[in-house]
Amino acid sequence: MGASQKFALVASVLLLLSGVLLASEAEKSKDSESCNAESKEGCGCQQSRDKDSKKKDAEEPKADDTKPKVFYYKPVKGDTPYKRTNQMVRIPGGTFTMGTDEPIFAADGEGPGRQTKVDPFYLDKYEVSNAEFELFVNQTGFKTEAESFGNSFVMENYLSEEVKKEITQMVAAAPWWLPVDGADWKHPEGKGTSLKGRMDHPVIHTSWNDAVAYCKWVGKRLPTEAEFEFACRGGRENRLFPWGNNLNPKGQHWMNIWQGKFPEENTAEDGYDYTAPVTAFPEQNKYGLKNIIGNVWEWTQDWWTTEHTKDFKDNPKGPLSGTDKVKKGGSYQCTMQYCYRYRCAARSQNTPDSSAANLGLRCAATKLPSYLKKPAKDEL
Ligand SMILES: *[C@@H]1O[C@H](CO)[C@@H](O)[C@H](O)[C@H]1NC(C)=O
Ligand SMILES: [Ca+2]
Ligand SMILES: [Ca+2]
Repeated sequence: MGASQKFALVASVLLLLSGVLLASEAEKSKDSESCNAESKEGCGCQQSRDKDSKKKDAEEPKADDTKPKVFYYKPVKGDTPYKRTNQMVRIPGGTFTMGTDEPIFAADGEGPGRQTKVDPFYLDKYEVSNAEFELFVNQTGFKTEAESFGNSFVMENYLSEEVKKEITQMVAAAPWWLPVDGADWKHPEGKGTSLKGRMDHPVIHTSWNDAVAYCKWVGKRLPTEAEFEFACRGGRENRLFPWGNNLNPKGQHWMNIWQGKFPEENTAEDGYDYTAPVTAFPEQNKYGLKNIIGNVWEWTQDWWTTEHTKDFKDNPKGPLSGTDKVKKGGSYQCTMQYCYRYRCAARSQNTPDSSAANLGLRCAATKLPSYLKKPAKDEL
């Protein structure tokens, strides 16, 4: 192709891209008008990455080549390089009030409160750690979507000057989020970064599709939104947090969020200015769950909708189809002033192929996988 044709192509791609960004900005301002709040903790990756810019081109391997054959988890006996954090807790099930009649972000579909029944199930006690995910990749050769696309979203504050210099594209609606070339689960802040010292931190940059593959591999599945919220609430009705309404129970921090003025200053009073180990902080409710709110957002099975009725729901699984998946729990980037979404009723969404530095997962199961029936002594 000639130089002028090339130029025309590049120009039209840029035009298209700015259209998408503008559209998403319009979307955001609509959002903040209707809920009278700061725009949500988007990572600017709301639109499907298929429409995304550069990397996705003809030279890229076809999706089918990169899809893993899902082999099943081989429990590792004896000494393992890292502690296993894959235990599950039993969630007894029952009927609870899902959502709330006092939404903070009405536009997110936090309301209305509706009576919802959930059958007993099992849920990972911890977010999936880098060590767990590495074992998955070691055993299956799995390649995440961020690795296929060649980039993922990271908040500007966590990037080196060197990496920042290379970035030209910015997300209009959330300028502190940058698409970083080479950012993936193994290189959380892009080229030259590693997991050193954070094998027990939650895996990040995993898309919904990656999360589904991981959970399948360990003989589990993602929780439904109703299951996640039931588990989050820990048997307590209409509370903000898993333990009650007090942000800092007993004057302590029970979760990893953001303290200080977002995004300029993170005082990290909770001990962490970025992700925390999946084992950090007290158990957040009587089910023994850790970091079910805070630390990283977690994918659920359900497609996203904001339309809910007050009708009784029996083990709801969300809409049959959609464009976005529901994520729950908020992250280390949430503050009361910005993204007050570390509440059990709060919710947000991303396309199933999105990934970012504040988004991870934990798995659920209807039946306990057999390898977990006898908890090993050396497990955390
Ligand atoms: C994965 O494989 C690498 C290379 O063999 C090894 O160093 C690492 O410890 C393995 N990770 C896990 C979690 O077993
Ligand atoms: Ca923190
Ligand atoms: Ca979490």
